[in-house]
Amino acid sequence: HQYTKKELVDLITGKLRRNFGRDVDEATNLHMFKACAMVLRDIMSERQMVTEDKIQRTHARQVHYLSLEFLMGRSLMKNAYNLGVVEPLKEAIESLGFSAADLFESEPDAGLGNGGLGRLAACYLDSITTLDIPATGYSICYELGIFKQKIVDGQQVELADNWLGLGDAWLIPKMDEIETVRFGGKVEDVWENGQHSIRHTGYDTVLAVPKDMEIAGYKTEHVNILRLWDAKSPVPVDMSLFSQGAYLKAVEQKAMAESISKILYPEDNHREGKALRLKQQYFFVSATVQSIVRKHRAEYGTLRNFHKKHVIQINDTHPTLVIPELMRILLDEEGYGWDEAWHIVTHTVAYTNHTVMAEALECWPQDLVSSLLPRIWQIIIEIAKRYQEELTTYFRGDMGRVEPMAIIWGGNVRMANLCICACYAVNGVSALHSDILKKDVFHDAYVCTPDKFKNVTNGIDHRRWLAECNPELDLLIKECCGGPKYLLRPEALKDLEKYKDDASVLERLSKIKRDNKLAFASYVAKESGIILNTDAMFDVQVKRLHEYKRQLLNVMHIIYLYQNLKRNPNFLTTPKVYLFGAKAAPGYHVAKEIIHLINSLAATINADPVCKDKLQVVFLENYRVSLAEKLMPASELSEQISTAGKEASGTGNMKFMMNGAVTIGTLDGANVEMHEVLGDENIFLFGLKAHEVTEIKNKGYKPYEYYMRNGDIKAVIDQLSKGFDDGVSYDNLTRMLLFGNGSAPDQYMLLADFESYRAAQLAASQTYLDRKRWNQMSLLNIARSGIFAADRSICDYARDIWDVPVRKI
Ligand code: DL6
Repeated sequence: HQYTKKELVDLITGKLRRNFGRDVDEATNLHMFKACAMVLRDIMSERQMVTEDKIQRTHARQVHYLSLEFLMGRSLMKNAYNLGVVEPLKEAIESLGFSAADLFESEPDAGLGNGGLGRLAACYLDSITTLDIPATGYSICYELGIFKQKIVDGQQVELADNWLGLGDAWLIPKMDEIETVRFGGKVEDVWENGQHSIRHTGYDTVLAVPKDMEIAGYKTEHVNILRLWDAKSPVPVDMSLFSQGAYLKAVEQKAMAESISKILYPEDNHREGKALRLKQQYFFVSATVQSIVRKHRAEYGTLRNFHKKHVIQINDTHPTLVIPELMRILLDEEGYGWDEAWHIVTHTVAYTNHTVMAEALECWPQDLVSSLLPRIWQIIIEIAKRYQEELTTYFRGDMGRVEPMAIIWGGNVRMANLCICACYAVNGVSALHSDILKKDVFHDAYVCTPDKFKNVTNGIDHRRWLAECNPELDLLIKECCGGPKYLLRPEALKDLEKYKDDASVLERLSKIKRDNKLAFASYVAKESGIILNTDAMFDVQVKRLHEYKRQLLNVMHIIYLYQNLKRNPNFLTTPKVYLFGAKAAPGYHVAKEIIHLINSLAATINADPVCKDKLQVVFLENYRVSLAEKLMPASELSEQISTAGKEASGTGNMKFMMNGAVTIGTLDGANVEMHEVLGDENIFLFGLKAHEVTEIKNKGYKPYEYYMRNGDIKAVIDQLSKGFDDGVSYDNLTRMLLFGNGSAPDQYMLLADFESYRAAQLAASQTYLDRKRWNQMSLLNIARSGIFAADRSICDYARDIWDVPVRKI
């Protein structure tokens, strides 16, 4: 059914009256937004029921995507787009006397994630649904998403992100599908009439209430669900305590239970060993497994075929506890023996690894696990014991090889090892990363079970990240690449390549970029009062702030430019605007210092007349999905400059590429595959390769020698210690660059890459002066970005890991 403007007007006014008791003329923007959301939600709900019926009828295999993060961003435009009602919806809104643009803009981002890992999950839901795969996403309904960032006196300040006020318009509570999750208590073996069972007593119960978000696919009636679990206490207040006058204690249990879904942990690529985080993990995993099992049992009456009908994909190790939880249900509740239960579990769960950095690999103190989850702990012990026996036999007692693979060691539970042991597939997220897993991080596991190890290179939702956010480029592509077919067949972007020497197409492309820069600049002016120089190249680094991502290398180079500009006002032939956007984890001091540094430097440069119209530095506050959607179309140079071997894939790199920005980057993560399709001519590569980083590290990296030998480096470092106009010194950062953390030299090797980064920056600036060449590079980047569409990634998962069919397109 194609909804018309008239139908939508009727539906919206109906919602306003029935849900808010308002006529249109009494409705605020807020009412109007909610009414629109509810109308689309209703359409999706109807279709979701049909989808569910079909899955039941056909007994199709289902995918369950478990992730502690889904960085959804805004949904109104997305849903309208996928449902094919953008135009009639806009018209309906306008005809009711509201500005459609303002309404779309008023939606808060659903920030239920930190960065790449969470945004990837969101992009994948879109593609999975578009490809008609029966699937459900599961996570936590955090009351507070990723914090809002304010910059005060150059420094990050965090504000709570209470998104549910408006965002809950998308959620449907399913009170009849509540699950209960148990924490703590004591477990005992009980033998009765020769029957063994487990008795769990003295535990606390938390209710898991599903809040379902409908996910519409593009040009399909298929609708999936993202199930967000909300933690509730089973008791409103403990009335017995209350009546004794112990008021605080009476509400304590409720507050404790509900704290589980209070807030998203704001650490990206870093583990947080807090008890509450482990509670979050078990809470969402247990509710999810119980819910899948309950439906399966109702349908098939047995769990014997469970693994044939379900695949559980876990997004990093955060949902690892599905493994012992599914074992627990099969053993304790369904009465299976160990071997049969293990067979089912190990044919159901698949694991995606997203990082090789030691500080992000999860391990939990066994004391915490055993006290919080006593039965789960017993099961983990048994899994660990059997695995260790197997490994000891395999490696003939060589404990040097067994120990690193052990699941429990030194008082800790190592989640990645548990995943590798129990999952039938383990994949990395780019070719290089998957290779590093096999050769290095999990080498011995790879030797034992080579067939488990796969690669699925990440991808992005190209409908959101190109078509929706860059409508003029979308139009050009439709003209050049055979109409809208690229929306379902991203490889069709390739057809753009035919126009690489077509002056009028190149001119169009250049105008689109220029218009997008102007639009972005006017947004920035409105939000912050800063006037961007739109005649300059927009050189952009936006991503979480992390030492390995090397925002500091970018800063060092800007300092170098500034110093030279001061000596020679004609030094810069290509004017540049350096744009940064990044949130730092609130407890990550070095990251926060780097944000402060960017702002100190920006203040100095932007106030210095010598930089006028030549060099500008801007830190964009509160970088988030909806800001990225405005920025990607306006970007020209994409900074992807991590230390080789550290960035598992990157996905921002793909968003820039698809919008025609050219990359300056290292051969890291998916940059390697970008380089493969682009060739040396269409990307600015620099820096050490991953194996060279390892070699230098093994030989002993000596940053001080770079400092002594290279005058540019010395000048930059000295300036860093001195600081800028605001008088703040960044001595701490210079010490890290030169001497590391005290025990090891700087593992990110900024000084080793500085010189080649400088040269690559120069090459980019010079190329930019040749407009035709630059536009051609930009066009080729777009044309060859099709393989980085999430649709391709999901087809890979469906074929290589999930064994499920996808829609024929
Ligand atoms: O796979 C998505 C994304 C990659 O693109 C990034 O390169 C990688 O850093 C990120 N990994 C994490 C790891 N988090 N944990 N735990 O966020 O995944």
